[in-house]
Amino acid sequence: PRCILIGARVQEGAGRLGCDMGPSAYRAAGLAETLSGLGHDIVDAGDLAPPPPVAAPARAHPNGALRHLPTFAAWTEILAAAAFAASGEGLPIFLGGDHSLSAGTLSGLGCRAAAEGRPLFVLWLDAHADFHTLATTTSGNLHGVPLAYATGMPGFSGYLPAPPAPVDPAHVCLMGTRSLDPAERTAVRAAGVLVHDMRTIDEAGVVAPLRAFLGRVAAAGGRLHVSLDVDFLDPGIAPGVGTTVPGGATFREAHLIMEMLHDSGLVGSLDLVELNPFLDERGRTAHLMVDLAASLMGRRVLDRPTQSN
Ligand code: DIR
Ligand code: MN
Ligand code: MN
Ligand code: MN
Repeated sequence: PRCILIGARVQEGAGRLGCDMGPSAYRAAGLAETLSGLGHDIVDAGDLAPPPPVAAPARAHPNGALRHLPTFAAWTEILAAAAFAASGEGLPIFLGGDHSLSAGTLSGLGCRAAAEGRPLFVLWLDAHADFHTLATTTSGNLHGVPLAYATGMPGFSGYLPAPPAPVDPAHVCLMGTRSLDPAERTAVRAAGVLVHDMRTIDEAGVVAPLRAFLGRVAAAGGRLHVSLDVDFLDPGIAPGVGTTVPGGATFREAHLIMEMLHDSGLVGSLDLVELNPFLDERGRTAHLMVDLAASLMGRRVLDRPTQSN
């Protein structure tokens, strides 16, 4: 399929600056050339125009910890429109930018899936659940809320437009989770989100849980969105992120997941988020993310035989 690269220089959702340089780093690491080398038709749509700076919130939120709420709301609208449009023309790859951008991509992709009459499924590869509401986040960093927003959890209305076609929480699969705040722990369970935390991966590996989820997506005729947070990966191989958590996915686990996703033929869109080039070691993390995207788009690192099923 045609791949559409869309840069989103969003950094207000993270606790530290630098994610705005992510799209440039992916380009410098050769993302477009790597994917075209696999035989794909690649269109680099450039970077989305950022919202104009907002001086003061239109409406104060009782949670005083929240940072950059109006900017987050503005980016969410911009990204939802871009995701809806691009997903009708090909396979969009959103180059972050911090993870708050996924509030917008998932909102737009939910509309696309609804227009196609298909359910949207989401694979969330992240150390974190990003399942805070505006009321429960204590850091106030809005990269901690996109999944709750996109699944229609309460507490966003009046501050953000409601997602027109929210993602069913039962269609969301978290993998690699190893840092949950208390409020998120309760909320993911109550919402019925499937959580394959790092202990599950240690015990069962990545293959069985992922194959089961992909089987559900296929059986439902679903559209699959993959949201890949750099901190899903072990800090030893991916230092270029502001929220490293020890015990992350290995190089081999991450590539295997990407290869299985390719083999499934189900992936319709991808977010590459949280890369902070300021914290990276000479492009090492950017290159790893490009290699993972390449595996997802059909490169075979170890040429494993294709499994039927
Ligand atoms: C934490 C960290 N749960 C928060 N979240 C991160 O600030 O809400 N998500 N880093 O990727
Ligand atoms: Mn995240
Ligand atoms: Mn994370
Ligand atoms: Mn979080």
